[in-house]
Amino acid sequence: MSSIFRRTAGVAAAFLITASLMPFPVRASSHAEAPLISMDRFADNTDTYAFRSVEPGREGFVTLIANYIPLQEPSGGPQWFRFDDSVRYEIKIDNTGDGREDVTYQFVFNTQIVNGNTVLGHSAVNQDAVISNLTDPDYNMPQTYSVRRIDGNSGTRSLLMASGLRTPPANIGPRVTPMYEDNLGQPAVYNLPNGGKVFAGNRDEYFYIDLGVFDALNLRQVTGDSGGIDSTKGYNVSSIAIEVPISELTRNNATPTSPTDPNAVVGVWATASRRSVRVLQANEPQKDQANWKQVSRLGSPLVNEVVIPLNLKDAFNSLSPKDDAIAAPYVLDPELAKLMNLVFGISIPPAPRNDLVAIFATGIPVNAVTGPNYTTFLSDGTPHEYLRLNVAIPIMPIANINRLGLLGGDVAGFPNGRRVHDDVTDIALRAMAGGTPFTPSTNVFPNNSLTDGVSFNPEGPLLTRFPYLLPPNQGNQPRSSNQQ
Ligand SMILES: [Ca+2]
Ligand SMILES: [Ca+2]
Ligand SMILES: [Ca+2]
Repeated sequence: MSSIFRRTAGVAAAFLITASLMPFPVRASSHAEAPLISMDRFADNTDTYAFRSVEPGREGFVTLIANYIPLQEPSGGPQWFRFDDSVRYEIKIDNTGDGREDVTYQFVFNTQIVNGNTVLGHSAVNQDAVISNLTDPDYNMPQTYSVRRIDGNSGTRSLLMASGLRTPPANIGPRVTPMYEDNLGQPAVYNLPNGGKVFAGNRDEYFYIDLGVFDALNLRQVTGDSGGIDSTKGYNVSSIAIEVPISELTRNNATPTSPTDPNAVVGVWATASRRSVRVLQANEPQKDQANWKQVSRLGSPLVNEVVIPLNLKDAFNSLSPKDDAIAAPYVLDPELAKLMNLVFGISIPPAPRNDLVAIFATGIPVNAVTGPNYTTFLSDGTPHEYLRLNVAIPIMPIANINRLGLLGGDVAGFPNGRRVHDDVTDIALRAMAGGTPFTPSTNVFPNNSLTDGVSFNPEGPLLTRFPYLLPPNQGNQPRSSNQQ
C-alpha cells in the first residue's frame, strides 16, 4: 500500500501522541512522501468521461463516468473486485474557470457480510448458490453505496441524493450469475430524485489501446485503423456512472441553448481520496483516521502518463486543477514530441506548444475548425487540466459518432468532454505530433494519421442506454482463454 499509510505495531493512542509531537510526521515514514498510486490499485482512476446523454429522450442530461481499479482479470476470485470501503470516490465540476470544484458528486461504499461461516466469500451457498437478483441471499458480500452532492457555491452544503444502493456482484459465471445483465446489471441502475440515474459496479473495460505505445512508441501500425493489439481486451474495470440534469452543473443553474453562452462550458475531473492515517493493531479491525487526502485524479486521458515527468507524477495526482501551473512547462515543451521526432523522424512543432495548452489546459477557442462553438473557458488565465464539456453543443446520434471527435469533424466529441466512443489514443498521438489544424505546418502525413492500430473495442459496441458500458466479462471464461 502507498506511503500515505503509516503503520504501527504499537498501541494506537501512543502512536498518535508521538506523531503529533513530530514537526513533519509524514517524513518520518520510511516511504516517499508522495502517494504511489500504482501500488494502490483500488484508488486508481483509469478513465473519466463526460458527455451529453446519447440515449433517446435524455437530451437534457449529462452522463459522467469515473472508472477505477485497472486491468481486472474477470476470473480474479473468489473475492473478486469491488470498490474500496475506505476510499472516497468523487466526480468534480468547475463551472467558474478557477480550477476549484463548484459541484462534487461523492460516492462512499460499504460492504456487508451475509454469512461469515462460508468458504467462498463474494458468493455463498446460503440458499441455492445462484445469485438471481440483487437481494438474493447467495450474494454473500453485497456492497452498497451512498451518493452525495456537495455544492461548493454554498460553502459545504451537502445533499444526500441516495443511500443503500446495491452494487451488482461480479460476473462470476453462468452457474452463479446467470443472465447477468438482465438479473443484476440493469437492476443496479437507480433513478435519482433529480430525474437522473446512477450505477456503480464492474463493467467491461471499453478503453482500447495498444500499450506497445509505451515501449518507446513501438507501434505495430503507425498509420491505418488496424494492425494493433488491444491490450485491455477481456479485462474489467470498476465504473461509477451518474446522469444529472444539465442545469445541475452550470454556473447559473440554467440549461444553455447556445454554445456561445458563457455558462455553457463545465470542467470535469474525478478523484480518489484516503484518510491520511491507517492504524493496524493486533486483534482489532483496521482503522482509517484523520484528514482525507487526494491520492488519484484524472481529467483528460493520458496526460499524467505521457506529459507529466516522473518526479511530478505523484504530486500531480494529489493536486487540484487550481494548482496546475506547476505542470505547464511540460505541456509547453513535451518530451513525447521529442521522442516522436526521434523514433518516427518527423518534424514536430517547436516549443512553446500553445496548441497543446489549449487542448489540455485552457480550452479550444472558436475558430474556422470548430465553427461557432467550442470549449474556451471563462479562464482565470492559468492552466487547469480537466475535461471541458460544452453542454450546448448538439448531441451526435450514436450511429454518426466519429471516433476521432473534433479531428474527425464531430464537434460533439473529445476534446469537447469525452465520450466512451472516442479514440483518445489516436487523437492524443496526432495532437502531440502537431497533426491538427491548430498547427498547419505539421498537419501533414504521417503526423495527422498516427494511430496505435486499434480503433474499436473488441468486446462490442456500447449499450445504447445508461450506463452505456458493456456488462463485465465473466469469470468462468478467463481472459487468457479469450485471446485472438
Ligand atoms: Ca470553480
Ligand atoms: Ca474491452
Ligand atoms: Ca486507436
